Amino acid sequence: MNTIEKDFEKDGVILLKDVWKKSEMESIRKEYEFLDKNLKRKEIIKDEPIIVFWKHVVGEQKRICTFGEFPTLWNFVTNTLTPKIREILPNKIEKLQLLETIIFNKPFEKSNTLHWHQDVAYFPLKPNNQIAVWIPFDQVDKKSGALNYAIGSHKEGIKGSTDLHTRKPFDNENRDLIPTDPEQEGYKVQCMEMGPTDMVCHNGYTWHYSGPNKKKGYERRGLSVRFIIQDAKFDPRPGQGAAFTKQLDLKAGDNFEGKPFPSL
Ligand SMILES: O=C(O)CCC(=O)C(=O)O
Repeated sequence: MNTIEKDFEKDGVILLKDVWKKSEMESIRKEYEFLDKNLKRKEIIKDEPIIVFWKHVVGEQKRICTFGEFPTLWNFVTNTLTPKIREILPNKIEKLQLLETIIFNKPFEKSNTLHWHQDVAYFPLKPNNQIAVWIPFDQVDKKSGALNYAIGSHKEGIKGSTDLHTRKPFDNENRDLIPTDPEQEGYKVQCMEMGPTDMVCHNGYTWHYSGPNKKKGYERRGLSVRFIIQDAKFDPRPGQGAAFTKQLDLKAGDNFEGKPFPSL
């Protein structure tokens, strides 16, 4: 195991600095800004991978884009991101199957907190082994809504899923919840201040949250790409309302596969 993999095993999250050229994320950001102005689609597309445009504003509906409409992002995911993940986590990755891609946008002041959560609590998979990467389009700090992680929290296993804006548990949720303040439970919480040439990579079990954007004149955008790293079966339960679950045409116990979820 290399040092990065050891740290990833121990902490459940790693921040890597200067992993690609500034121009790569710049062209993605420009294409995003163009699409964001014009994108109206709300309905899910079933037979190809999608990108969810998600504004952190209560009441705002998610919008759906395809990679055909966003070619610079497809190029980045397939030619830059996946080789980079294979390079840094060679022993952790059995495969890189695309699960979902989201661009989170926190407009100044209107945006709110995305509460403590772990990704796997929302995912209908068995085994539930995923990693996610997160990359900001601009420099991001605590004031503008950077991501915060409870270091080592992935070792706690599966937790309950809650509404990310209100923290209300979903109906029929009977699993223990993530504590309101992991720092009080003894966890070190690390704020990932970073820029568009950096990436954070987390284990799907690691607890994280992002605060509101309080930086005037700044729109905080972040690209999140999640991958399944081991063969998995479909294992549905209540509270798993991620957009990709509407792309599924599977029965409980089926292999988790299909056109929206290609192996890269
Ligand atoms: O962009 C954000 O603020 C939230 C990102 C997040 O929670 C995730 O990628 O799982």
